[in-house]
Amino acid sequence: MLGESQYIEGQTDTIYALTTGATPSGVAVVRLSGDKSWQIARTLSKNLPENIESHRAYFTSICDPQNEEILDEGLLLFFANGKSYTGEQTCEFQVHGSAVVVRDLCSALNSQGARSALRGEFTFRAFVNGRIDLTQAEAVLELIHSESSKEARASLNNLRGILSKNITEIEAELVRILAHVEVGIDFTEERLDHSVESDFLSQIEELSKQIGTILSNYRQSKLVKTGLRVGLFGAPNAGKSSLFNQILGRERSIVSKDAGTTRDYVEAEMLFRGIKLRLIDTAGLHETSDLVEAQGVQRAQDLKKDVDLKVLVFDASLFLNGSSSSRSQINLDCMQHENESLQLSDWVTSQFTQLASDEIVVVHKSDLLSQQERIKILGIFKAMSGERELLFVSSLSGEGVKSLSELIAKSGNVSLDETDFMIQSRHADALMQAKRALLEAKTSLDEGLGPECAALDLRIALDQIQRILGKTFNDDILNHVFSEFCIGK
Ligand SMILES: Nc1nc2c(ncn2[C@@H]2O[C@H](COP(=O)(O)OP(=O)(O)O)[C@@H](O)[C@H]2O)c(=O)[nH]1
Ligand SMILES: [Mg+2]
Repeated sequence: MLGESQYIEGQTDTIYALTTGATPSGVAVVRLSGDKSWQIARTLSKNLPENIESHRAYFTSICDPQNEEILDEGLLLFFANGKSYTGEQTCEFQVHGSAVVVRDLCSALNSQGARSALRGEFTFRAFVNGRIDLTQAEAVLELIHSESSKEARASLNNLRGILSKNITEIEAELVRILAHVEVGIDFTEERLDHSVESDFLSQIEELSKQIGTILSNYRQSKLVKTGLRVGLFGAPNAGKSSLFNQILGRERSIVSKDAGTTRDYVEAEMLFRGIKLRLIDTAGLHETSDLVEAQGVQRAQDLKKDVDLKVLVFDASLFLNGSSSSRSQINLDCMQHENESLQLSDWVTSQFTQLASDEIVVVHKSDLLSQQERIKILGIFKAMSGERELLFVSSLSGEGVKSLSELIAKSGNVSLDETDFMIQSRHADALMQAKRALLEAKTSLDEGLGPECAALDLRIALDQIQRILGKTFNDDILNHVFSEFCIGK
């Protein structure tokens, strides 16, 4: 665990770290940041001018200052105090991406009084030097680790300060209201004037609404970060595993003509239209005496409550009389001829009529159906489920697989757009606590408990809002934010 003390105590040290990925690589960048970075860098570099300019690259031979041995040739980039990522004087060495060169360069820097940086220490310095606030520091980490375009863009928005701007506006409004309420405490012995009080009430309400709007991004942020969980459910042999593989574009789940092949669920990640999808293939939902399979079925049932979207897969041959090979006539008028295949019709009927908004219906193995049969199925489906969409899909021919992915992405409603930002659980917790405190302040004013009580709650709300920005912080917050960083960022 990293502590505040570790960062703060070593705050005046000049620190270095490899900031690029694993060696060997084309180029490796070693960053050196702190008061002494130029003084140290020049002891290693040959032929540099006396006065170097900020934001310029200089070609140089890099030597071990102890024995003058040349370690490599490369570029030295110089950033003046106040003009770098960390806000401190910074030098960056761009050298050949060799593990040996990097090791020798780092040990030369060490011999000149610099020390190896802690995890996220460059970003921490950017934070304490006021280059970025805490949400922006978090955004750096989020951007580096983003796994989908949506996540990367939204994190970049945080880094560019869009979330900070929203939070800072709330902070400013809170400070303003608090100042007025506190003036009320100082200057009146009596209770606040009624009209002033109702002004405060409406301002607090407005602020609560603003916080609510920011919080509404939380669900979207979670979906973008963890991915949309989509389960494929249906009877054994409906072709769930085949469809799962088709959507993924690889053979991940075992396909077999024998029912009950998929016993446990299989989960795999994929990207579609910049969205992360977590696709889950499940065991067929049916009664079984096989104990292992029964557990799989139970897990599939449990998963139904735990996914963001359910794809209900129906075997097209269900709609054909008898087996899938008998295609003479469709048993679509099942509601009228219930005796012919009573169990099946009841089941299909109940599924189609009780569709929830997070369920997508697929008639699979559509290669088995004629045009006429499709029209009839559509007719029945419409009659039972209204305006819902029905997809004909075949893993064999590939029909409808793309449309299904499109519908999944659309139904998931992962719609962060250009102006949206990511809300992490730390932000959401603080926003919820701030909202609760505002409600308390409102109750205090409503019930005539006086401005002192309201001011107390407004202070709690303000503290929570300032925690988001990092204006107040403690070891826990720093640990939470910076311990997940890698060394070199
Ligand atoms: N005609 C046809 N058969 C399919 C299709 N998809 C799967 N099958 C067959 O249906 C059987 C069951 O497939 P599987 O994916 O294991 O079904 P699951 O039990 O629902 O996972 C296998 O024999 C597959 O070859 C399809 O699109 N068309
Ligand atoms: Mg299967």
